[in-house]
Amino acid sequence: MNVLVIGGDGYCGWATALHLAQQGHRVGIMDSLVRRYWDMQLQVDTLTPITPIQERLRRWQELTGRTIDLFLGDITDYGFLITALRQFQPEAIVHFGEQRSAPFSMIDREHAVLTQVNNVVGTLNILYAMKDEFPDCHLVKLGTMGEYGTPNIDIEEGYIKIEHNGRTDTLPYPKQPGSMYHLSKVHDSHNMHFACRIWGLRATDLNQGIVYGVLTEECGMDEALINRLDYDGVFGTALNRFCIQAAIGHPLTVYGTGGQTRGFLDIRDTVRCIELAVNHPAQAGELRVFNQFTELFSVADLARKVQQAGAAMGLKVTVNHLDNPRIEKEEHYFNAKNTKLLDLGLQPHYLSDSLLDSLLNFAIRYKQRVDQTQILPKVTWKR
Ligand code: NAD
Ligand code: USQ
Repeated sequence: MNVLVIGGDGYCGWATALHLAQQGHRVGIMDSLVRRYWDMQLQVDTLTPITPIQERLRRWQELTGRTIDLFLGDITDYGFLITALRQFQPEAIVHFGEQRSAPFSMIDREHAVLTQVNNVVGTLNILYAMKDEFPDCHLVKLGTMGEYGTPNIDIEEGYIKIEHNGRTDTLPYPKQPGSMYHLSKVHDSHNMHFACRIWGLRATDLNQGIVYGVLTEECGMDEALINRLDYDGVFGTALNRFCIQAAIGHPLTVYGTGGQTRGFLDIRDTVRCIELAVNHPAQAGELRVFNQFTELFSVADLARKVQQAGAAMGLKVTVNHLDNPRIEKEEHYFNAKNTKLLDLGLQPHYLSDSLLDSLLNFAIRYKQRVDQTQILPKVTWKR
């Protein structure tokens, strides 16, 4: 299949592009490289020394004999997007190309606007391009588990059956996102639902949990294919950050009590989930929603696990409960369904001691690249 991976220079996108190419799909990467620019603006850098995208693709071709097409540009620029789509003729579009950090979106008004314009307009442009010229193409769009928030009832996969005054209907699950970033994903979901209902497009919204790990089979083939691994207070995410903090002897930064519970998955499962979604397209007119995570953990659980794994390797790991810079529930009910990807054949890599060992060793290998001043959170949700 011709599969275009938008955001293919990023953490999930790079690993996925290589995986899909290795499975025999014809893959194109579209990316504006804006994430590398945001890193420079924030003066942060990934733990791992990622090479420029052209160098990544050159090395991939040398190693595998497979070529990946590259389209450098911004999907909020419709002229660029439609020209590239005409050239590539995608049968599936995997869309990772958004601003994905909650703290980044909460820095100030400018960053909130940037996030929502970038994300909502980019997705809207894709939907219009599909409506006008690629109506059979399948959009596989990365959403987030955070669209649902933390309701006091079970979280279904996208839709909930409601009985009201004696009548029943199946409706989109209520959304209560916790940041301007998470809100942008809710807006995207509504726009996709509209495009499927009104124009008959086909799309899959993957409400992904928090991704951890760095090694996939393909990214591990060569140093030049290494993936990014963010640890800073803006783009770093919970478990990845904790492993890097443990490696450099920094106390683990648990926000508040650490009772916040989220869905998590290994990056090796991210690439496989996308493959499953691509290989089993949604029906015309359908917005299909999958909850893409494999396990639920509280932040405090994860800190404990990293502490134990670190101790087994001779690291002394302490845990700090910081004042929570975010406004979120720290103790809450959280029970989300995640059976649809399992039904399609996903075989999860559950969080294990060996994964924690490998991530900790990875962090130790590159620890001289860590800037300690970027670890504590600097962005707050408070007024
Ligand atoms: P990332 O920042 O590493 O990668 C995103 C890529 O998209 C970057 O290379 C960036 O340059 C590109 N991009 C952004 N805006 C663009 C635009 N307008 N035009 C073209 N390219 C653009 O992020 P990631 O961690 O790989 O996340 C990918 C997607 O998965 C995001 O949509 C994110 O919301 C979602 N997601 C990520 C996680 C996670 O834990 N990392 C969890 C759930 C969902
Ligand atoms: N947290 C800590 N300590 C830290 C970092 C985070 O306690 O050092 C807490 C946060 O307060 C929050 C939870 O851990 O309660 C998750 O925070 P995070 O930064 O790991 O993840 P989040 O902001 O939710 O965003 C990440 C990705 C985003 C994706 C989302 C999936 O950056 O792109 O959409 O995970 S989910 O959380 O399921 O919505």
